Amino acid sequence: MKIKSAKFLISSPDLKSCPTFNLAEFALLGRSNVGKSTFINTICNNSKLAKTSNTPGKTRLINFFEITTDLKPFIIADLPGYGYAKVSKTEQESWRKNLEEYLLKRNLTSAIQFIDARHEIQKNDIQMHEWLKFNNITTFNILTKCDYISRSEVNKKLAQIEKTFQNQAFAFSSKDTIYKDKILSHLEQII
Ligand SMILES: Nc1nc2c(ncn2[C@@H]2O[C@H](COP(=O)(O)OP(=O)(O)O)[C@@H](O)[C@H]2O)c(=O)[nH]1
Ligand SMILES: [Mg+2]
Repeated sequence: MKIKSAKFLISSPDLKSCPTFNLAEFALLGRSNVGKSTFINTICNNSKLAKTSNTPGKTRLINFFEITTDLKPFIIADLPGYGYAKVSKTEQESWRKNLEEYLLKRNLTSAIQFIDARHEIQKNDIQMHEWLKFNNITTFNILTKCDYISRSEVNKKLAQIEKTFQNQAFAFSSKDTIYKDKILSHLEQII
């Protein structure tokens, strides 16, 4: 599958403000700064599409993008990152509720949980994963920033994620386009 074009559609604060698109929809999940927005920009070949940042925890909205391909179009929903400690407990709690409602009721094609290759799998990654499994939400994993580690470390990490999460896992790096095709073929299989 080849991506032809991509455009930003809308930002929604919660489930009730999310429009219905009647297209396959993928939700990007992961800790703040893991590289979710960069992933969108890289696969769409447009560095200005999704806002990326070195300051974590900025986006508290669900940002929807429509991706047109040589096959079917689909939607990517860029979700606010979890594990951002610098906001109040009340704010974290209110966002957690919004996020859970969206994930439970949105009829997603799949969630995609992102893991940073530079760090060990974190406690909140495991918690998120367990919550997704418990609620029967289809998920696969993407290991980001693979340019920071060696090829053999990439394979080790992928095997570790597949074992811990019992999910398919794909390597990714914004600096290395070799990883893109496998992920796009996987998306193609499930849309
Ligand atoms: N070297 C490298 N840096 C990356 C990669 N992906 C993201 N980044 C950087 O990590 C930071 C956070 O990325 P962003 O996409 O905003 O993360 P988000 O919070 O998950 O959306 C930015 O400074 C990106 O440039 C990658 O694959 N390789
Ligand atoms: Mg982002």
